[in-house]
Parts: sequence; C-alpha cells; structure tokens
Amino acid sequence: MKRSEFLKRLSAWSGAAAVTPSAWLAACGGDTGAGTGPSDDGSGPDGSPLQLPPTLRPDGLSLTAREGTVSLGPGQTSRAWMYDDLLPGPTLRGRTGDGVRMTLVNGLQEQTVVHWHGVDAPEHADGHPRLAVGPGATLAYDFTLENRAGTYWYHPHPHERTAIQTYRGMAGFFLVDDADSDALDLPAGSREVPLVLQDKRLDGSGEIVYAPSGPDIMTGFLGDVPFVNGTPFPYLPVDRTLYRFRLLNGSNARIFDLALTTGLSFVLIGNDGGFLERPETLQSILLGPGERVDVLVDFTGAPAGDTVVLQSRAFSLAGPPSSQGVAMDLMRFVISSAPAAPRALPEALPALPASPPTEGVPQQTFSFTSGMGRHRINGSAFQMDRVDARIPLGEPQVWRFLNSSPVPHPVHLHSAQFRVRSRIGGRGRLYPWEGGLKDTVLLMPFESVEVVVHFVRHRGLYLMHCHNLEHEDDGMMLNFEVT
Ligand SMILES: [Cu+2]
Repeated sequence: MKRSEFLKRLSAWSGAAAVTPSAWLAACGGDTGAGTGPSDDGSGPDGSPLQLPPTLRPDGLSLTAREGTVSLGPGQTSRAWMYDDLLPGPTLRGRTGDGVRMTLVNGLQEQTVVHWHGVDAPEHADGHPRLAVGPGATLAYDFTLENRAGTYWYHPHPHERTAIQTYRGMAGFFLVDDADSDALDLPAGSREVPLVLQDKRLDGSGEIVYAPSGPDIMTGFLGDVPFVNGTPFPYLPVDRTLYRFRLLNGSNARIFDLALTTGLSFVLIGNDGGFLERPETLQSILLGPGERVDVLVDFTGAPAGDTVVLQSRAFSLAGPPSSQGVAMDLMRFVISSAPAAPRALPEALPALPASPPTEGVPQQTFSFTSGMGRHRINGSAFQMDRVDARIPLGEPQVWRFLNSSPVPHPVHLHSAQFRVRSRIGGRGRLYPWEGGLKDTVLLMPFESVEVVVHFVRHRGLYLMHCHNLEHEDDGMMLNFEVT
C-alpha cells in the first residue's frame, strides 16, 4: 500500500467513534472484507502478530534509553524512544532475594531515570527525579529484590518529562517469581504472556505525536489508537487450553474496562503486588494507568478457528468531554485447531502477608484537586526538595485519598505496597482486583479511598503521585519521607 493511502485510511479511522478491528485492518492495508480470523487461503490472520520482548535476568545488564525506529504495523514505521531499541522494553524477570544490578545508559538528548514501579527498592535505587542523569551519562542500580512474586514494571521518572518519555515508548515489565508462584504450576513459556496496553495519537505522517493541549492536560493525554505490546490490534494464535496473561495498563491517561468476546471470562489471580487471596471469575476488569492484573483465560472450549477479542468496553464518565470511556478492540486470540491438554485452574492461592493492625493508628489525608486545569495535592505542586509528609519506618498508618475533582486520578505510592480498605463516593465499593497488595489505586471523579500503608523496609525519600502522567508532570506529586 502506498504511504499516502495508508495515511488517508489512518486519518479516517482516527476520527471513528469506536476503534474497530476492521478500521485498523483497513488502515494497515488488510482486506476490509476479511474477518478477524485466519484467512481463507490459510496464510494466517490479517494485521500484525503480537510482539513479545525478550526476557532477561536483571543482573549485570545495561539498559540503553534512546531514540529509534519501530514498526507500528505492516509497512508502517515511526520514531520512538525506547529501552534497548524495543517497544515494549525487555521483560526483566527475577526471583525474590536476587540481586538486581542494572546500568541505565542515557542515549537521549535529555535527562532520564528509571523507576521500578511496585518494586520495594532502597531510596538510592527508586528512580526519584532528583537522581536523573543527563545525556550520555549512566546510572547504576544495585539492590536486593524483596517483593513477593508479582507483575511489576519499569518506566522513566525524570522531572516533568515522565509523560513524554513513557508515551514515546519507554516501559517494560519486571516480573518476580518465588517459591509460592513455582508451587502453583501456572501456565508458562508461550502460555504465559505479558500484555502492556497503551494508546497513542499518530500524526499525518504516521509518527507518534505528543503535544498535549490545555484540555489534554486536564484529562490526561488520550490516544486514538490502542496498542498492545507496541502494535495496534495484534493477533496471538492460542491453543485450546489455559493461558496466563500479565496485563499492564501502561497508558498515560487511558482507563480500560477489559472484557473478552464470545462469553469467555477472566480468572483473576493477582494484581499490582502479587497473588490475591483467592481466584475470582470476572466478566470485566477496570484498569487505570499503572495498575496490573494477573489473569487466567481458559480457551479449552473455544471452537478451532474462532477469534476471541480483548476489548475495552464503553463506560461513561462525568467531567470534561474526552474520548475516555470510548469502546476499543485491543487484540485478538486466534484459536488453534491443534489438540491441547486441558489444565485445571488453581483452587487456592498463596497466603497474603499478615495485615498490620489499624486500630487507633495515625491518619493522613491527601486531597487531589484539578481546579483551573492545574493538578495539585493538598493545594501544592511538587517541589523537588520539599518533604510534604513523614512516616516512621514500621508504623502502620491509614492514608485517605480524596479526589475533589471531576477527572480520574490513579494514585501511586513508591517504596511499598498498600492495602485498599474502603471507597466512598462515586462507585462506593471495592472491586476484586483491588484486594491483596496494591501500589496504584484508581479514584474516579469525587471518590475517596482509604488505604493502609506500612513501610517496613527502607527509610528515605519517596514519592506519592497521580499516575495520570500529564497530572504528575503538572505537579500532582509529593515527597514523603520514611523516617
Ligand atoms: Cu491525576
């Protein structure tokens, strides 16, 4: 297909109310008349296969941040900022107790730093923006992996440049295993698939654009095109058996209400901080920026040749008009005709760490406001050297997050996982994916949540911020010190 033709189709697609597979396939030059399953001539599905980054042990590795060229679909390339020239970056995978020894090499034209999101890193290795290094410099990370098995990730965290660097492609998974996860004997190898969900805007020449307007900063920068592992609407051939998907919302601002077509459900087994108390079968999961879920999907009963679509369902949201909540088709699972052995679902999951006592513990309140287009916590914008909250090491506290605004705020804490205790206002309840341990909790407009925090490992300066990255860069972030 000629470049001009691609662009014409792409612009037609970007204006559509809902993002549909046929629209993407048309933009990519696929046959618009074709379905989303395998082609009649047996040459395979239309569009791009799901990309799977290599899995590496985070021990003695260097990670180079730089601009490169990436394929966004058949015949279409774009410039991106990436780790090791990959979008998403390499999947890091270690075990609890392992040493993490990584060197960040900054090949960008601006400063950067890596934050290991959800990982309990010591202060010097947490990726605070004051630790960012300039072009050509390197930054060494050396710490012990203390988290339980779970789905963590990594992304940049430089001052006021987190949004653009993450959006342009810098993000990857950081998976942790331990004896508990080994004992579960979950689907592995090609049947354990990390999926990072993102959205992007492409300009008239097919390049990824990042140029937020005032209204974009109010809502967060929303893309027209959903990407899974760096490709729009990819397909993954699957056998008729059980799969494990590690789902990460790596978008700047987009919230996904995930569901599967053809009546299939998710069996939720984990979230931000590892396994939940028990498996739970769900028809949909609402995932805000920064949040993760670990789910099993059983394709055993699916007819050979069938296509199952991972969708984000439409949802309505009060507040300023935007494309937040628009329906999107994210990717396809194409069911193989080869026989596969069925596998049982786990009946039980590893025990959660004991909860700290919360009776009579100190409380702190943090109010997230978005007045006049400025995003603030307790009325203040982030300042690098100001400490806004202190908490003694080992002391449990109840922290209350108030969203006093008409836009969602996914609130993220560095240093340690917390437990979500209650939600009032808005949806007024907690959801199964908000049990267990969390590092990011979604506050829809005018909701308040209470969380129990308990920092037991590391003293030092850490961050609390909104994980809507435009809000974060606008100053919706603060320093807290574990003393
Ligand atoms: Cu926010």
